[in-house]
Amino acid sequence: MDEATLIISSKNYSSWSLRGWLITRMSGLPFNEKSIALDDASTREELLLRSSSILVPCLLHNDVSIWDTMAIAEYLNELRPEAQMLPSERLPRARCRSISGEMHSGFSALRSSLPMNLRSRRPDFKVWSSAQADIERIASIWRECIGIWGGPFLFGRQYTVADAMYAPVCTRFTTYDVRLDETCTGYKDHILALPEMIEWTRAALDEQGEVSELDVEF
Ligand SMILES: N[C@@H](CCC(=O)N[C@@H](CS)C(=O)NCC(=O)O)C(=O)O
Repeated sequence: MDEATLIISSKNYSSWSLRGWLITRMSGLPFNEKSIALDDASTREELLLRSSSILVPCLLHNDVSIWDTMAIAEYLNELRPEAQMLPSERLPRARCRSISGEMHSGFSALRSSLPMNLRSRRPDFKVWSSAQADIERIASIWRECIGIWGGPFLFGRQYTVADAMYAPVCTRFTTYDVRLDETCTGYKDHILALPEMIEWTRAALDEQGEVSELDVEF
């Protein structure tokens, strides 16, 4: 019998936890969640400020431990090909991996100056120019994908790993009141209305504990 556990941290603050959780849900593999250090704000602060150890998400499946979101996505895609987590055609599949990789390794200005914080609302937030460049690049990726594959997801009617990779950005755009064109607003709203996103957001709103560094005004 399969045993799977996904280790995550805060549902309010941890964008990588959200990506890993959406991807594991997408795969259809039944799993338990294990949240670390949710009841200890100072531990959370310390862990969030460390750069390269004890990172979440981490998937434990039978005797295997898989960390890093893209490794989890590739593992689950191999394990459960029927879930079609990547597009079935080679060209969109390559694009899906490219834009997922771009999110995985890039957009550092956006990540650092607009951290995920589902409980917060910052109307008229002043976006710095480097973060604005990241926002424009993301909007252009979304417009291009939706232009080619027709929406409502990035690769048409199929919900893929790329949508999970960009889902935390959708929440940031709402938190920081980022203005978007109609196409990008429609995509963002579609993602935020997914049952999984509603479930995650409800849990984030109920979560106790604040990380003061992430609650200050930037
Ligand atoms: N490249 C990693 C990044 C993972 C990462 O940075 N995770 C952050 C959470 S957002 C982390 O574990 N920070 C420590 C913590 O939250 O306890 C991945 O793709 O999974």
